[in-house]
Amino acid sequence: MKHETAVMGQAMSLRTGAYWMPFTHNRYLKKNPRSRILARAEGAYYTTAEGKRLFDCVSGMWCCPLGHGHPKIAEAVARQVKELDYSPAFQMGHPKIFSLAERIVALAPAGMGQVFFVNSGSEAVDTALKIAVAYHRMKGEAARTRLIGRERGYHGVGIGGISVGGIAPNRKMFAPLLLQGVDHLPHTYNAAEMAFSRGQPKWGAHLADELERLVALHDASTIAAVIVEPMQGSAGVIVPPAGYLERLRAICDKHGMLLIFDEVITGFGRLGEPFGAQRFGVAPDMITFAKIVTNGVIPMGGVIVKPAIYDAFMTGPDIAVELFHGYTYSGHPMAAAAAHATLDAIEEEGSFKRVRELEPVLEQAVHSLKGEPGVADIRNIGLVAAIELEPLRENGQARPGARALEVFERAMEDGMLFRFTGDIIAMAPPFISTQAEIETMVEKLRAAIRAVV
Ligand code: PXG
Repeated sequence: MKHETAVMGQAMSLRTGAYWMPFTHNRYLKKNPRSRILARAEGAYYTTAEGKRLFDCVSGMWCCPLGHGHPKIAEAVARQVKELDYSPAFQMGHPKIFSLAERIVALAPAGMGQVFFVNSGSEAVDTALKIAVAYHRMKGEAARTRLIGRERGYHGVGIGGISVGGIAPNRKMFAPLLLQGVDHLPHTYNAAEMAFSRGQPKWGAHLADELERLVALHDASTIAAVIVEPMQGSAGVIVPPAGYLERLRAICDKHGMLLIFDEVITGFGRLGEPFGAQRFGVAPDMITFAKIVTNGVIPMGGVIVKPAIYDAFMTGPDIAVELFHGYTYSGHPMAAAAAHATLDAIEEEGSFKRVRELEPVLEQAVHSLKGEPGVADIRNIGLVAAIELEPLRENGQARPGARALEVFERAMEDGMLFRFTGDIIAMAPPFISTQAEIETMVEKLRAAIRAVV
C-alpha cells in the first residue's frame, strides 16, 4: 500500500516538461495529464493515477493478451535476472534463446526453419527487408532490390518500415529518407462493397492482381519481396478479402518474389491460430513478429524464415560471419525467459481456443452497434474489432479525429481504455476476458458513441 500511495502521489504532481511522448498530442495531454497516467495493472485492468480502474480494451497496445502481472511471467523474469541478466548476442548464446527459436518454429506454419531475434516490430521489419534483398544477392540475383508494400500498411517506424508502409503522416515528414525502389499495392478497403462485413469480406480478391501490374511495370527481375500485414491493424482493422492473400502468394511464386507477412499484431494468437498465416491458410516466406511473444513484458521481436533463405547465406568459409546484422539486445535472456513463460501460459490456458470461443461473442456485440449515431462501419476478425465513425462537423466543415477522441475520453471516464486512430476506435481485448467483460466493453462504447453527437 505504501508503494501504491507513493506511485499515485508522484503521478499527481507530475512535471511533464522533459518527456516527449511518442505518437501523442503532447500539448493536449500535458494540459491535463492525470486521467491519462497509468499507475498499476493487474489482469485485464489498469488503474490510473487517480485510482480509476480501466478495462484494457486493446491489451496494452495489442501486446498483453494474457493479462498484466501474470504470475508465471513475473516469476520467470525475476528468476532470470539473477540467473543470467545479459549475454552477448554476437558469437555467444544462451540456452533459452536456442530453445525459444525451436518453439517458435514449431508454432509457425509448416516449412519455416529459423528465427532471427530483434527487440521490436520495427526492427523485425527492417531486418526482414534486409534479409530479402541480401537473399537474392546471395542467390546471384543482385538486381532484385525493389520492395513492394501496401497503402495503409503499418510496418513500424524504421526507415525501411516507413518506406514500405502506407500511412501518409508517418511518411511525409521524412520523405527524403524514404528508400528508393519501393512501390505500393492498393489497400483493400472499400466501404461501398464491404461495410459491416463479419470476418473476411467477400469482395476484393481481385485487388491482388494489382501485383501483376507492378510486376509488368518494374519487371520481376527487379523485385525482391512483397510485405503485407495479413490483417491491417493500425490502419483500423482492415480484414483481407477472401481469396486475396492466396492470390498474392500465387503471384509471388510465379515471379520468384518473397512474400513477407508482418504478423507483429496477428502473431501468437490474436486471430485464434498461432499466426495469421494459419488462420488464412497462406504460408509466407518470412514472418515478422513482436508484441504478444512476451505478453508485452520485455521487448522482443523477430523474423521467422524458411530454411531455403537461411541456407542461402550459409556459404563461404565457415569462420566468416554470414549476415552482417544484429542488435546488442538480440535474443536478450530476459526477453527469452518472458517469451518461454508466455508460450507456456498460452499452452496451459488454451489461449488460441479461447480466442476462437470469444470471437463470435465480440462479433455479435460489436455488430449490434450498427445504426448508432455516426457509425459508418464495423469490422472484426479473431479477437479484434474496429468501429469507424463519421467525422464530426462544425459549420459544415469536417473535423477529422474529433469524434473518436471524444468517444475515447468519454469511454475512459466510464472505465474503458480504447485505442483510436483518426475516427476509428479499435479494440483487441485480452484473451483472458470473460464474455461479460466483452459485452460490457461494447455497451460502454455504445453509451460513449451516443453521448458524442
Ligand atoms: N508491424 C506491425 C504490423 C505493427 O502493428 C509494428 C510493425 C512496429 O512494432 P514496434 O514494436 O516497433 O512498435 C507494428 C506496431 C495501434 C498500434 O494501436 C499499433 C502498433 C504499435 C502501437 C500502436 O494501432 N503496431
